[in-house]
Amino acid sequence: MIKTLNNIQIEISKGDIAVQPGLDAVVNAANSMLAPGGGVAGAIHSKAGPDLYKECKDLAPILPGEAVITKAFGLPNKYIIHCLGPVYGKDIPGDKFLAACYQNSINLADKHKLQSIGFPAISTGIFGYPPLEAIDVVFNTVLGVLPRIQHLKKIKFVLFSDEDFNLYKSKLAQISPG
Ligand code: AR6
Repeated sequence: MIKTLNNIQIEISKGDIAVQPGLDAVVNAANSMLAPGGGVAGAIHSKAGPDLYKECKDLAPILPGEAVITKAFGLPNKYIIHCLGPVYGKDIPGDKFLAACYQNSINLADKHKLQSIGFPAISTGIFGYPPLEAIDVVFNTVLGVLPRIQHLKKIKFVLFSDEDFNLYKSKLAQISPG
């Protein structure tokens, strides 16, 4: 499902964020040390290969809401943007940290003049953020930054579960191009 808002394509898809050819950057739902872990970080590091962690070590640690950029190594993209989402109930206020993740990742991509970026559902796995709460933060944040974007032409959400995929689709369906 694709909708164009402020001349930027918003796409909702189901799949693996580590296998997204055609995107300049994908976002990693990282840990503070930017180390290989489970979930998204596990998939990205195992596909990218060990050179990714070598580059990551110099950039770690990062704080909740912060985003840093590396090369993509074995991934079919130019860059990986690593972002630390909030742990639900611990990094408070969670909505501010989660919004910062999406905002900082988009700003970083735009600063590097990238045309496309892919996001997983940051913090909604091991970090425990309820998907329904997260999705409101994600859409409010992303729609809010669209008017300030200079280079990005596409923002793709790559969801892992049918449930998340359907939630995102119905959320995007409710939004009118204005
Ligand atoms: N592609 C897309 N989405 C995925 C994938 C994948 N390959 N794998 C899982 N998801 P999580 P977090 C979904 O736990 O909550 C790591 O160990 C998943 O179903 O990856 O931010 C790090 O090292 C969920 O909806 O990220 C950190 O310690 C969403 O992506 C910690 O987990 C996020 O799940 C970060 O936790």
